[in-house]
Amino acid sequence: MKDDITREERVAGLKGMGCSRKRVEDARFTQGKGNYVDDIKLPGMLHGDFVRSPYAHARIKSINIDAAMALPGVVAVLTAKDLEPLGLHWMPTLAGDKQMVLADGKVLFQGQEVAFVVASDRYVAADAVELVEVDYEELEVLVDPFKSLQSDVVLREDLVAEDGSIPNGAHGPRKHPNHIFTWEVGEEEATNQVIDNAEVVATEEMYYHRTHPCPLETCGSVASMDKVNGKLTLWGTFQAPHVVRTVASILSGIEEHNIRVVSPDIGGGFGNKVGVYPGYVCSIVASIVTGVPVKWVEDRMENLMSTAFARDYWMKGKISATKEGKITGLHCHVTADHGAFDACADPTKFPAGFMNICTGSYDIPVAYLGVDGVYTNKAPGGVSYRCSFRVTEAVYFIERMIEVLAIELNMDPAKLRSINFIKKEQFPYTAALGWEYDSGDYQTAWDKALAAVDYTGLRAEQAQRVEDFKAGKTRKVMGIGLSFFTEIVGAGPVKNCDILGMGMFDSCEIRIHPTGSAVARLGTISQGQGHATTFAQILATEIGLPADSITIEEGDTDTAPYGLGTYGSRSTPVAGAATAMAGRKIRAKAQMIAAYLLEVHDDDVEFDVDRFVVKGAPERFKTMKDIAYAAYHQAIPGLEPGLEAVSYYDPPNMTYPFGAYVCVMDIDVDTGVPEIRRFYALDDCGTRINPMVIEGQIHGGLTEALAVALGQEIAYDDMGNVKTGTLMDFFLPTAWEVPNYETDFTVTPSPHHPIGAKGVGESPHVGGVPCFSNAVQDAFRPFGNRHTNMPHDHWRIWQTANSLGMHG
Ligand code: MCN
Ligand code: CUM
Repeated sequence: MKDDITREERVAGLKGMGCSRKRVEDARFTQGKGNYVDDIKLPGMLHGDFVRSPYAHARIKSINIDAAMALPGVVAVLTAKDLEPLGLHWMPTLAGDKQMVLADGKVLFQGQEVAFVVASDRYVAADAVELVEVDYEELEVLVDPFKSLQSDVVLREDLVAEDGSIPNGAHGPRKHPNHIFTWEVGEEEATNQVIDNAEVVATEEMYYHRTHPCPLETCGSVASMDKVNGKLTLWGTFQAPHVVRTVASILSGIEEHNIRVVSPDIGGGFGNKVGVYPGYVCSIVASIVTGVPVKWVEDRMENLMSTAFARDYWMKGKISATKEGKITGLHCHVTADHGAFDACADPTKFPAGFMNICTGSYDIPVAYLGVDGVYTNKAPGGVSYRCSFRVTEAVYFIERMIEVLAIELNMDPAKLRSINFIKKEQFPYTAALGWEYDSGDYQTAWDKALAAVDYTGLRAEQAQRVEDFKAGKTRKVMGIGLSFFTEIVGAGPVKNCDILGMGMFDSCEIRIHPTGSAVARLGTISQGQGHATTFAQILATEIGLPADSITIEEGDTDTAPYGLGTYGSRSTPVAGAATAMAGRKIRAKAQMIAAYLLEVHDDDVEFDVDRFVVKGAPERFKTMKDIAYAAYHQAIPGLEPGLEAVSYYDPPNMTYPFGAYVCVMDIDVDTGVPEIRRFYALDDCGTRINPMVIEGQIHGGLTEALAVALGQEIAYDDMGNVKTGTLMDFFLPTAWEVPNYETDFTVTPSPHHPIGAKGVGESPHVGGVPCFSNAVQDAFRPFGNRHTNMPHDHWRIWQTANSLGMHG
């Protein structure tokens, strides 16, 4: 047989790895044909809505539901008392704490769920919510974690013993009734010794404010209990559907095979949809009670006020160095505000996530990290928002510490980074706080970035601008924001990463059809990342069938193999690896089939793009399409019919993508308005599966970084009122604020990943926030600025200029 197309054409036809294949899911999204939770409409379906607390801390004296129940269309009003006999008035959190599903005796944050109204119609439910009368007795409110640790006011009365003693929490001893845990990593004494005797020391305190990912689609669920068949089906905004199924089975007593959890299309997750919310539980209970489907979909204000927040870290650092700028030690202490319940979505053994990557990209000989978790009267959550489990906080911390150390040393911060980078030949590198970085080439990336923006030229321009400002020739100052970040993504390893005891592996199952097309199902779930596009590309390259002939399915626990879901940029590092490994199993069987068909020994055929060829005789081959057909319809001695494979992958390590970002900003000191003149982002995520999807991820992550650094905040007043509960007050950037990003890359493959790929989804956010913040800070550095806290909104920037005496 002879081919009429070239090898290059055959490669291109697969649209495999490295191809900027257009996103296949966009055909439905751009035509309004997506299928989101709120699109699910079942016959007889009822609608739920919450009565929420207007107070941040109050005792509930009584709840009167009579008026609400009298409203036509109202079917039920559930309170904690109704859930208590089922043991569902409280639920376990992902962090080993427990959380009220509906207020049990008191409320602990504004917006807390107090009662669940179920009605025939969404609007009737909302009307009935207004008719539920709750009698509150206000209690003293604690919104400041430092005050909370000193206060006599006990927030969580359920966590204090009758004799007044304080039982241990999920992460060990607690020092105060409002204290959650202390987590320590590294050597404190040795670190202090180095810092106390150092030539140069920089100390700084910084607050990484509370924020919220605010996905376009809010959270919701539809529960449908089929009492005849004993089956519960649950559709919802779940980033980890299998985990939801297991937890739902344990809590409800319904056998796991009788529960089907489906994550349909998800309109952005960003970590907001990892946690378990009272709405999910209430919709299930209501459906079990009423025997008809019940939908719960929250509105925007509910989403901003009550679902998983991000950050809220008060960080205190000390960094030491020699006069020449070689860093010798790092000390970090964090006071972590977790709100009313500890519902952080971290792997169990890491109560502060991977904050212990706070030594960053630098070779720091000795370090210490201590974190104290604290209860306050704020919404629970934590570790959401493109964060890689607190890596955003870690990178912000170290990249600010580097900048203040540079001030202390009177040194250029780009040079200070170069002096301290972990060197290429040091990988795999074990950091002082325990992580083993798989691979990296930081200096090459840094040099490329600095050259691309003409860093020396920018610094000269900035010096001139300072002169001009001082001479009264301009009212605009110029900042050059730098950041170099190392990410840690792909949790995994089951040996040290689990959620509620569920090990963090992932999976892929492939079924090849006789005509050479295929379906592959994964344990992950896309929320906009384009998995249907990119995972098919991994398979196209691995098994030699066109990506266009491969359907990717995720999110239905009745069909997908068990997996731990999508967050922590783990899909590529873990499920992507499983996909490649399953593909290789297919290929191994295909090789035997090809050898049989070609009448040669197995070892005498080799894989080439889309076929197996006889070694040394490329004109003798069988395409994967031929092989697929034969796998089913030809009797092959010693082989079962069919062509399927499954892989459950437990990664040996995480992957460590990295990047070098530069932001150039002009700031009008009289209005406080920043103008981003340039943003350059170099990312290294190892082997690149789809460059266009990667670029999309980077644009999105950078825009969210801009938001957080320059204005987005969930702010509370002293009474615990949420001041930013609407999109009028909560900053969402639009095309108006967003610059043209310049993206670039280097490729340093992961040595342990089957295709060398690292994750990328959260990188731009992790590296972007310090870059935007450093740009603002750098603009004021020549005028005496050392550190100001985010968010750098116009008002705060104006205040910085004012405090530096730049207004007169
Ligand atoms: N990719 C690639 N080559 C690589 C690495 C990744 O082509 N070397 C592609 C992947 O195939 C995938 C995408 O980039 O299509 C992101 O992959 P990965 O980095 O593995 O991240 P996940 O798929 O696990 O996505 C999770 C990550 C997280 S944790 C947050 S938060 C976030 C993010 O993705 N939420 C998002 N990006 C988001 N993008 C959208 N549109 N919506 C969200 O909710
Ligand atoms: Cu931390 S946000 Mo993402 O892991 O879904």
